[in-house]
Amino acid sequence: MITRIALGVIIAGVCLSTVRCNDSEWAYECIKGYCQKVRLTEDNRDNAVSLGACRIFCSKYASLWPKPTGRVEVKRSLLQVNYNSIDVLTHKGDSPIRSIINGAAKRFKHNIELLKPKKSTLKAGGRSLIVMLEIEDSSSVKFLYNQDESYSLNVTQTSDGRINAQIKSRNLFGGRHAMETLNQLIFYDDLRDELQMPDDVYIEDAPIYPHRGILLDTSRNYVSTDVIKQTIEGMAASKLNVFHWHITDSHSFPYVSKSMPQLSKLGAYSREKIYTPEDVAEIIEFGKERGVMILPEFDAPAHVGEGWQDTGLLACFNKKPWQSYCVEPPCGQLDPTKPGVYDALEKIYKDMVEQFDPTVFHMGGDEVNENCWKSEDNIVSWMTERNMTIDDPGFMKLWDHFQSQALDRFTKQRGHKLPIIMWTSKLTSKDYLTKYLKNDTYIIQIWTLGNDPQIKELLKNGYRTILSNYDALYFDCGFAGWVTDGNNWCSPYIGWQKVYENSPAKIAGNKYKNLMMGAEATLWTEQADDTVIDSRLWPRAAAMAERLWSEPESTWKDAEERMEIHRERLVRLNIKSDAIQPQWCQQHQGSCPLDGVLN
Ligand code: NF1
Repeated sequence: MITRIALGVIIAGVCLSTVRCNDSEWAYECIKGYCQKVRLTEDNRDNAVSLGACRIFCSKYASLWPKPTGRVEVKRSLLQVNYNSIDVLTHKGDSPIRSIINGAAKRFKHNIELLKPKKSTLKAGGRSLIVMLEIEDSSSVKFLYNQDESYSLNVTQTSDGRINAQIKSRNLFGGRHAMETLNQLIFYDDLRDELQMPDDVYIEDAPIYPHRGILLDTSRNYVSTDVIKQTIEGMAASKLNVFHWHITDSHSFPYVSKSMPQLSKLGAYSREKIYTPEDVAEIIEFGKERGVMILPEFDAPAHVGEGWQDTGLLACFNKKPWQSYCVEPPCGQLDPTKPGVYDALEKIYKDMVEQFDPTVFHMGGDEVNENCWKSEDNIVSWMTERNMTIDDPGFMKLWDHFQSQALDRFTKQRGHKLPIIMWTSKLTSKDYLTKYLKNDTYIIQIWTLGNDPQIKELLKNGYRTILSNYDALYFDCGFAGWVTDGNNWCSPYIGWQKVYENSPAKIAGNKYKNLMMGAEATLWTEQADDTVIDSRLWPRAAAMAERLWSEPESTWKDAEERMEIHRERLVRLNIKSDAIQPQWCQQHQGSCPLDGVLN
């Protein structure tokens, strides 16, 4: 039996044959583009629309998150999907991307499994779904800046009654995004107890910004590989593509370096709280199947401490009072005057290059404390011997001595030049920027305020930038202090709406939009670990994801009901996302925000 449903008109009376539909008290109606819960009566029972169906036809952009930037045509016609008959095919037989496509396909099917309610077996039957991937370049799985992540998705019904989802993309990344979009179009219809999807769809889509990331700090508190993978899972569902791994800091050294195993032996919080080469490989593979690049940061010369005690390479480690030598305890910086520093760095770079095979690398470079270096007699005499002054310019020269050699050692291990990311700092300020950092090598990650004049300065000088302005993208802000009472330094808590409206294009201005590579939401983990990371990140990171994918003209109000729907998708993936409103609001869309369309 063909169960073709048009909105408000069910062509075959599917509902009449099922007990559940007759049992239902509620259905949904589309009013001014919002799904509204309505009472089922004998009169409207036969053409009742489920919330899932309503969201596809009634909500903006078929409820997709992030909203596509190109054409979205979803015709008002649904078919039941046979969840036992879903295949993902590609014409590329033994291509290098084969195993990753298999992984992505498995995940695609798993996400459909998750739609089934726990207490239901689902009605049997429905159409086979064939996903046909046409990926032009199947030779590489490497993440590159400015690669074409676009895709098109065309869903049709074949003459023999199957559902055909044809995906076209330039590379694996675009193809994977398309599968994500397709996943979002499949839903559970609780009135008919079946999975359904629209059978006439055409979508063209591509992101605005190439760098769409989350930073997770795994040093201040350890984060298990399971929670890291969950984070990557949520990223994939939201089309985020860079997992920035702030893997070490002064607090602990969980990264097991093959060349310098003593660092984690001494510096990990415990023998368990480490990332072995196997853990790292697993996370990288997990990311590949989800279109997420793992970007390692080795932060130096500051933010170094635990683990390095026996190397003789540290300055001011755990020195007191800590306020004099760093911004939070324990203090510690590498001593740039020690040649051994560069040999040690080279070993760590060698390990990271081997493991991550990076196409871009993060060298940190934040919060260098001049007073720390000044407090070590040997550093001051080394500088004096070389006619370096003991003041700002002198210390910047010392820092340049460090950074230049670090870069040389990295490039030597990588075998060729790579773009290097560094945090904003005194070195990236007007006085030193162009003198010490070349704009064809360095990309600057901004963590200052969104209205900081330094941002324009960077762009004016041709530096590519990544936004992590702390007034919108620091997800650790707004909790209790931990070195004081009251609230922590960057309070208040940043709501998803503020995150949503933090626009790189607006901050950069149109002229420099192209130098904005994108943004990263950061979660520094002084006050977060496995137990709360999901709720700190989600759904706020997803709010940023739409900003970066679509750079919408509209405000959060235009996104509110879809944000809630996407939050529900994340929860289905077992991500313990924060709640943002009563469930009543999604059953009465548009009725909660003040001065919304329905208010
Ligand atoms: O930047 C601050 C800061 C603080 C600014 C203004 C007032 C403050 C009062 C107390 C504590 C702080 C403070 O700790 N910090 C820096 C916190 N470190 C943030 C980052 S972002 N480190 N590296 C980055 C990249």
